[in-house]
Amino acid sequence: MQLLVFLGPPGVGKGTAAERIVTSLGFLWLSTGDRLREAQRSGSLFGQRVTEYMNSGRLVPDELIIELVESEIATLAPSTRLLLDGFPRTLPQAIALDENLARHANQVDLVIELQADQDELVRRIRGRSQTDGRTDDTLETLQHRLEEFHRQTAPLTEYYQSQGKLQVVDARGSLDEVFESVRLCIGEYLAVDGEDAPRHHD
Ligand code: B4P
Repeated sequence: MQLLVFLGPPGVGKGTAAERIVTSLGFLWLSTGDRLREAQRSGSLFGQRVTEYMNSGRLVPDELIIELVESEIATLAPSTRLLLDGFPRTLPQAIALDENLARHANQVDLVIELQADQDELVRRIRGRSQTDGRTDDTLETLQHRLEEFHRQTAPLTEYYQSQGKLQVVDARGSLDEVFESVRLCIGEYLAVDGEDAPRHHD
């Protein structure tokens, strides 16, 4: 399995870039945010449980998310190219992912962190709130989500940097520019067509 992770603050454009990467480079796309919204729409107990967290801008508890992702990864063929979008978002999630993959002789191959300044994030979330009807896209909720990001997700930058797997992409450009930067980064750091993927980058 080849495994790529997208990191970045809420609204930076992880899902937007993922959609184009999946279409053009043949990755399977697992977005925890999308899975959680599907669960909400289904009205299941799980969906009801996660709604209070998402609507207040908090992260869903680690144990629920880890179980969700591990059960999906368990169903994948060894040849899968997987793009994880929005997972991991905390250190315990990152450690659980590494341990789970190691049990199957796999690992995270590349982590791409998308970066943009806060004004741009606010602008993009405002835009999305007018089109997507997401209940967590209010300015108040965004404030909580940004606080959660700085407190819980930002430490993952150092975690993956110390593993030599982190690449940063400037996500302030246009959709085409961001897609092109991500595509180039994948081309440079992830092997394709049977080559060995680079395990560590300086
Ligand atoms: P997510 O669904 O992951 O949402 P996000 O981080 O807000 O958005 P993303 O970065 O994907 O932005 P998008 O492409 O839409 O998470 C939602 C919630 O689920 C979390 O707050 C949390 O509660 C929960 N959750 C998810 N994963 C979890 C986990 N692992 N652990 C615990 N809880 C978890 O882009 C935003 C807007 O910008 C769009 O309108 C887009 O069109 C626009 N845009 C994107 N790129 C652009 C560009 N280059 N130029 C101009 N506009 C752009």
